Amino acid sequence: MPHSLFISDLHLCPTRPAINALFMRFVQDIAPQAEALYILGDFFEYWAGDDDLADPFHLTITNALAGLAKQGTRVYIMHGNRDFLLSDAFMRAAQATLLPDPFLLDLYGTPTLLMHGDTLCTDDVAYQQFRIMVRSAEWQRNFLTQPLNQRKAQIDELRKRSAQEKSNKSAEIMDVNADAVASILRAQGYPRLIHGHTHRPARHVHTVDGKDCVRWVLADWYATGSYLRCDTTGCVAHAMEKTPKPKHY
Ligand code: LP5
Ligand code: MN
Repeated sequence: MPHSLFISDLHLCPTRPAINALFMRFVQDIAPQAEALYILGDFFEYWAGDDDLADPFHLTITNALAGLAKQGTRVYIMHGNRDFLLSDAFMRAAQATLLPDPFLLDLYGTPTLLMHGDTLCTDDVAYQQFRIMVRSAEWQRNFLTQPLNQRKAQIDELRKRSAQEKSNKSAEIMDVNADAVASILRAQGYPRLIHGHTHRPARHVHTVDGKDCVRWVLADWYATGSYLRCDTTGCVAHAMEKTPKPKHY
């Protein structure tokens, strides 16, 4: 049956080989049967700029996506808060299409709104201020004029600061704000919503102005891989079995 797959928050990086192996298995065994694969942000642990495409790990991942596209699965990517610097050169190499956030899609007859999810966390004021700064074209132009190694050093600093600040933020502050969810569902005509970012996989139902809207929150790829599969009958969340460790005799 024609279907589409949705994933997010893989946080791919060379230091997490088990997750990388799961992703390669997903690309080889699961994704080719889908008409389309939607990657809703934070595909990479971080992205310092498209001039890092030649890195061997990045080449493996972009080639895997391009291979999928060659087999007929359309690949769509939305920026996350960690990889919003993914740009044209990456999209060309991966044969992927960049989607704006939010993006409204007719998914087998059901209007479906796709988001990364960070913009819904409006109680996290420090993060929202930071986001406004780094999403400005001028800030990005300046940042990208620095050499790659300097950019990576700054990202390392930022990651430390973010981890430290997160340890002082409550779980509620880092979750979506119910009013922000209701407001975008209202503005977009009460669609189904699919997003990631919060790492709290669930199926919620929001009743907005008397209309029921389903909100799917995608799982991260920390313990194992997972994906949402949608077709004309609806959506189902799947967790992948972990790649067995090789046995040594
Ligand atoms: O990603 P996650 O879920 O762990 O945390 C996010 C928010 N944190 C971030 C930062 C990223 O995790 C780090 C990697 C980003 C790489 C981007 C590359 C280009 C930018 C480079 C800039 C130098 O997004 C976290 C949220 C959390 O989600 C939940 O929603 O709380 O937000 C923060 O922790 C941000 C702080 O609250 C505010 C930070 C202010 C930093 C000010 C500038 C520092 C510049 C440092 C460079 C020397
Ligand atoms: Mn995120």
